[in-house]
Amino acid sequence: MQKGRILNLCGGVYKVLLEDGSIISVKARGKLRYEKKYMVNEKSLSKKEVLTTVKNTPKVGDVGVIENGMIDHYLERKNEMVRPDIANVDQILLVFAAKEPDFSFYLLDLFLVNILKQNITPVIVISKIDKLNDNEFFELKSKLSYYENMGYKVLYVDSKHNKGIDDVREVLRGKITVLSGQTGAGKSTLINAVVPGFSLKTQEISQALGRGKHTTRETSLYPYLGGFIGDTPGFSKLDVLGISKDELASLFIDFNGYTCKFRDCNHTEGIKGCGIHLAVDSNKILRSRYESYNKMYKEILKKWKYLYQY
Ligand SMILES: Nc1nc2c(ncn2[C@@H]2O[C@H](COP(=O)(O)OP(=O)(O)O)[C@@H](O)[C@H]2O)c(=O)[nH]1
Ligand SMILES: [Mg+2]
Ligand SMILES: [Zn+2]
Repeated sequence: MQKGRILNLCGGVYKVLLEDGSIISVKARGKLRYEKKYMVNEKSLSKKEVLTTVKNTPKVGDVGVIENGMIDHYLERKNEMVRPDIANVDQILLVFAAKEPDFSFYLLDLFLVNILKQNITPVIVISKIDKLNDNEFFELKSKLSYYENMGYKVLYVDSKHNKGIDDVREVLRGKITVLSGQTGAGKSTLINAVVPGFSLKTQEISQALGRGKHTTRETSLYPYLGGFIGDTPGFSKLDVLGISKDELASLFIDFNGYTCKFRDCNHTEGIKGCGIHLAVDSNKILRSRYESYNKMYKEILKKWKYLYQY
């Protein structure tokens, strides 16, 4: 029996990095698994539970157990990213430009919520710091120190002049990492500064015939400093659809330190005496975090109203 990390899947053939450092190409035994899924009837919008069979196939990021020259099964997953389709991602390098495009705290919060929802640790990387003057840099840093206090790593880089790149290398050590962030944020430039020659594939999304049709591209993990880097960036566009209004507050982890005396409070603006609102007013919770929360809450309500017409 051998064990190894799946680096790539192409036409049913897996490339697996074994513990002795060698890479082998193998297929997986086809096993079927039963799963309960919800189907939504598009006309009546009613939901029903159905039992479906899904192929229980290993994917990139899995630790495959090889028996008789085939992957027999894989070890339990810590998490599963959908785009890119990778299991066991330890962290997402969330790349945000300090400028060009302008820094948006709302977008940062939106990315964070989506990453936490997937049970992955974010590392915030601020790129293009060479585009800020001293005052602007100081201001951004002091605001982002709030996020460091929340427990997130925040790194500052200028990929053009190789500043802060070693810190990024250290963060990658021993971890499975995927990059994420808006188009133009500086992901490709950053990863090329870290690993010269690394090519980051773009995910092509075509809005053919009004339907979200996307051509998913093959994803690979590259071994680096005892860890792995995904060669396809994660979500660059996102929204709040996968998140319910009731779980939103739990994804704002800085809110968790404060109690609200109201039962079933949604902590949105205009609720007098709400514990979260009070923490904002006494400058314990960053106001822009609260604004992000309110904006996302409204977005979620809007989306669900549209979907279910209530
Ligand atoms: N001045 C400066 N420009 C950068 C930096 N990082 C990226 N850029 C530029 O920003 C633009 C977008 O970068 P790119 O890496 O393609 O972004 P991606 O879409 O996230 O992969 C390119 O013109 C880069 O040359 C940086 O640290 N400093
Ligand atoms: Mg790019
Ligand atoms: Zn409240």
